[in-house]
Amino acid sequence: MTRLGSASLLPSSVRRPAYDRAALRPGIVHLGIGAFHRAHQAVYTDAALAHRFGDWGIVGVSLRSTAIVEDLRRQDGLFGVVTRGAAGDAAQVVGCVIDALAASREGERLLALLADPAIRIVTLTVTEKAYGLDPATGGLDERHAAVAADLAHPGEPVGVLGFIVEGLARRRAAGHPPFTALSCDNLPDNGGVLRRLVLAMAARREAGLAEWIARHGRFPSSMVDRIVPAATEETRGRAAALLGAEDALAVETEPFSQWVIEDDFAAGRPDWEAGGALFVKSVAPYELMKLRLLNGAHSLIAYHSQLNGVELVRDAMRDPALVALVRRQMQAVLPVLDPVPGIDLADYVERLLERFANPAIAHRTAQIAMDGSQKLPQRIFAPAAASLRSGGDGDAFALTTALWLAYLVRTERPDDPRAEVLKRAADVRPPGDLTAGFFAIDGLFPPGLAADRDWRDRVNRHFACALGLEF
Ligand code: CS2
Repeated sequence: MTRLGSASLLPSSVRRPAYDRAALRPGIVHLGIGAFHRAHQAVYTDAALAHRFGDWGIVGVSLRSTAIVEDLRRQDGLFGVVTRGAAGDAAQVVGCVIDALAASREGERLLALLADPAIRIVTLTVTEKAYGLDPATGGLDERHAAVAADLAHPGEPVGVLGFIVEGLARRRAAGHPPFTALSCDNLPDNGGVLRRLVLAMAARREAGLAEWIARHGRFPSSMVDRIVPAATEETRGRAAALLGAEDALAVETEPFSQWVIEDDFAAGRPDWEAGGALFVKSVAPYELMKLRLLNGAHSLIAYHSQLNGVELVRDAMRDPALVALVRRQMQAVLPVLDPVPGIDLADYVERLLERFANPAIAHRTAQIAMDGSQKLPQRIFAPAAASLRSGGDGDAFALTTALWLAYLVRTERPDDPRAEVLKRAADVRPPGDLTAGFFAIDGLFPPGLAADRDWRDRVNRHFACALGLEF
């Protein structure tokens, strides 16, 4: 079987780019060209280009992997997206990625692109831990390896913030306007966070640069949603059968997809609404709904499953006791959400339970369990604190927190940027306050929550129960 590429003759059942790829010029740099981007923003961009053609080709940047860039080049930027749901499998080949580069070995090329006024948007899916956000202060974490490196050597960046700041500095020096930086990561107020961190890093270089970015830069927030499991051999096998070509970059995903974006762009944007994107004035209520209901439930399912040896989310959802716990947590979230325009939250909850149970999606609980220190603050701790403030007991959130901590005790090497400090804390278990070690970690828990004795006792009780310890 040959590799997918421009010359592939695709079966008629496969949707393909409905525009002239050869005429497509770059307008977007995407940082973090992983599975999620390929199944989400790239699909919306393909729809936008088919609807109204323009110079919105994507240059995909991989920050760590070089293999993905080589595969993209070998496949002329093409890759398959297989949607798996009740209606069966549907395949599409996406064409909007027209070039790719690996930041780790083509940094100068990336900077030249970021400085090029043809690039009007820089989108990001780099995961929570890449931002260099200090959870305790909400500002720049100068101990973050990439942040520290980029502060020391701003002209040769290695991290996301460093590339953005240096790219903007070069634009300013050349008299070009800035690009719009559009975060698509699962952080509340992701645009605001990115703006704050970019400004903080720029200010360390030169006050004038920070002022220029503050005045002319745009950092819209966006909420993204689509369940995209990490691709496996099975994924690639299924894609090959559907496409009639080998595709090292194929991804599979659920039919559901959502993108809510603040409409604040410095120099235009693709017609992403053609792919179903919703443009709004404020993304905040959508973001909180998604982070607390979907992602919060995901974390509960992931740690419960990891402790009980359940590999896939869909199998976890066959356990009625766990489903009841998921419902209980979602019920505790509802009172601390603002109304979300156009969305019936009770219905949203039911749809989530269906999505998690999708029998065609093999979403590994280990994938969701990683990086808990970066995920739980917005998914669990923030709604816990809000719930306690409004008179709730916070028990559902105490349970998920305890399951995470128990998972950290049980797992020899958790996949988490703070793994070392977490593992050290896991060994500190004073009788009567078994999780005290974790609560002593700088900036991990919001101070209000850490000071709530009743809530912490709940965490301790669930923790002891999960590990079969005396409380
Ligand atoms: C998941 C998310 O891995 C995780 O932590 O909760 O990746 C989730 O699948 C997406 O946010 C869904 O939109």
